[in-house]
Amino acid sequence: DYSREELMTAVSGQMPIKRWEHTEGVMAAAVQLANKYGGDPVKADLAALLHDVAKYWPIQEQQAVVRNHPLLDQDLLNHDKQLLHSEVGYFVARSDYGVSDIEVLDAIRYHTSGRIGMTLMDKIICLADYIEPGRDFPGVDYIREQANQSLEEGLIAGFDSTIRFLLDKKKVIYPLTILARNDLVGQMK
Ligand code: DGI
Ligand code: FE
Ligand code: FE
Ligand code: FE
Repeated sequence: DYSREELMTAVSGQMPIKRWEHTEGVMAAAVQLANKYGGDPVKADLAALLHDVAKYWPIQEQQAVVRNHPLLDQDLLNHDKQLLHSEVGYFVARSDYGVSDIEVLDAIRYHTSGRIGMTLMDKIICLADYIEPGRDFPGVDYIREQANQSLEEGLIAGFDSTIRFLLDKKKVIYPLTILARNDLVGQMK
């Protein structure tokens, strides 16, 4: 088993310093959100630590992991390459780092796309990823404000900003992101 210190060393060695600083920011934000909204801060810390572990792996390696494991979502191979790292991160957390907690594993797996029926831990990690202190993109302060109201309002603001960004760039929108966003809107009433 890996200690938290050993995991931090292993993960930080797989990414540039900027991305590691982002990871530390997501860990802090995720623990805060867990404490505010009744999640488990220890699980939030672990999921945040591992969420982007595969982000800087060569794309060919990320594709190979998905291709070689039929239980992973093969449909991701047909979409934006940015969507692969969360699925690969899920696999790596389980196989290489021995994580077995399904809440932690699913939060890593769905931190980019979201999904229908996001769990409390899914919401915490996905939202922490948007609002960690080092993030600076147009609209991030609005997402932070909404995150103070509820996890759902924060995430809707986050997904809306991603969808808007993809529309402006004339990019394909991964359908699960739309479904995740609509599902959260449905939870508002
Ligand atoms: O890994 P991070 O940069 O911390 O953040 P992330 O895992 O949320 O990845 C977001 C990237 O994924 C961002 O550059 C936009 C890109 N992306 C491409 N298509 C989609 C998408 N993100 C979502 N949520 N949905 C898409 O359809
Ligand atoms: Fe990510
Ligand atoms: Fe995200
Ligand atoms: Fe991230």
